[in-house]
Amino acid sequence: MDMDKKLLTIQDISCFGQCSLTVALPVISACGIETVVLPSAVLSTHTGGFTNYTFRDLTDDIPAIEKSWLANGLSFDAFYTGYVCENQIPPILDVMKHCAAPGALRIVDPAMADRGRLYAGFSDDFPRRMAKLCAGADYLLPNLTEAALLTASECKLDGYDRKYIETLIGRLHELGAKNVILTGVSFDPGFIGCAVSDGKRVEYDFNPKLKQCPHGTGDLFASVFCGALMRGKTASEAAAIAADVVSLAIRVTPDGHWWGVCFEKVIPDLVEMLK
Ligand code: PXL
Repeated sequence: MDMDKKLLTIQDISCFGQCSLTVALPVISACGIETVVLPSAVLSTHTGGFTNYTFRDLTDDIPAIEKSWLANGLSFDAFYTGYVCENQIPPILDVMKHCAAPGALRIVDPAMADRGRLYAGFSDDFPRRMAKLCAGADYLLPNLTEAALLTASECKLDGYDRKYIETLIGRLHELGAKNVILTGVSFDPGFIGCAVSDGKRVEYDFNPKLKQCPHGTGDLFASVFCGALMRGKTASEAAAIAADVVSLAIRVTPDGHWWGVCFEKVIPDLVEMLK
């Protein structure tokens, strides 16, 4: 992948909250990749800890946006999906099918759950729908909760072993995902990281676990992963860079800044890592 490639990211705009598009657009752009956006919804804030948020579902706009892009001969070299709405999987699959440049990559972050629970507003049926998007993923980036929900597996948040992790990964490959990057893996209370699998081999990458746990780290991880992958890094290299950027960003996020990670401060570090 070179610098002339275009990536389309499909996820919500949470106006306040340092997540989804307000992270993906600056981060992937900083990686030197032309980033096209398709907002899945517009919310006043994200749903993780705020009350009284507005929510405008943009599902009905997707077919018209696709039509306009096709009329202009636009196509994309990669797709990166994040938080999407309940009824959006079929129109998103249509966009990916019709607006793909030859060999286009599909990177799917099934952003729908964390810490054992679906995000507010999603029905229990959503993981089954999301699984259809995950089935066509070249790179699937779930956290442990999402991996368990997608594969109807028991969700263990601690006290698990490599066998549990690698069984989950095997089930995600069975679903259809080519490469799996499972985040939030921890075998030792002092360290947290990810498992990267191409279906043949699982590699692990760990960083020291930090005590703060702000919102939006999954979106930052996925965005850096996409940018680094598009810049020609391997999946393992991209995941390691993403984990390092998340770790640095958490360190510079003040205590009490719970709604997001201060990724803005570490963009220069990211750019340096890609040199
Ligand atoms: O960070 C994931 C995310 C994205 N978008 C919205 C969310 C969340 C998590 O809660 O609510 C709207």
